[in-house]
Amino acid sequence: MQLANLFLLIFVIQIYNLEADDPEYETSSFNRDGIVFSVGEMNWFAAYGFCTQLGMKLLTLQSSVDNEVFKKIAEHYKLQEKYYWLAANRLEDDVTFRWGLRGPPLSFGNWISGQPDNTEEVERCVRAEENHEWDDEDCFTKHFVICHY
Ligand SMILES: [Ca+2]
Repeated sequence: MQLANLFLLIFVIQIYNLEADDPEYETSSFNRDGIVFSVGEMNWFAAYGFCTQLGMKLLTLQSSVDNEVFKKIAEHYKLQEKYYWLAANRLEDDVTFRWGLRGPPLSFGNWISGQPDNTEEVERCVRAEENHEWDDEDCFTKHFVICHY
């Protein structure tokens, strides 16, 4: 493991532990059809750790087909009114959006018109909003979490 990877991992674990010690932190979840949904909202780092700890992936939509599957899941479970974290982020080099940490660059995008806009230059993570479209967002904002295999 490269040193930079190790530091990134330690950073994520630290953030996750910070959240886990917070009595306000909601770790409850429910499992349907092999997909785990968080009951509460958490920041991107906690969301990433939450799914990794389950041996799963934070919501990753690598193609328009994946996106269509997610739309059906969202409609089936009536998730439309909530915001969900995607695994997509540009934490590595502040430029290229990737899936997860050190993952592949995005080869597909479902951005809201005008996004990503990196408002106040703090938007390094990506969430799915209404209509399942994407917006870059501050990683410390709290949103709901979907984990899958
Ligand atoms: Ca944005």
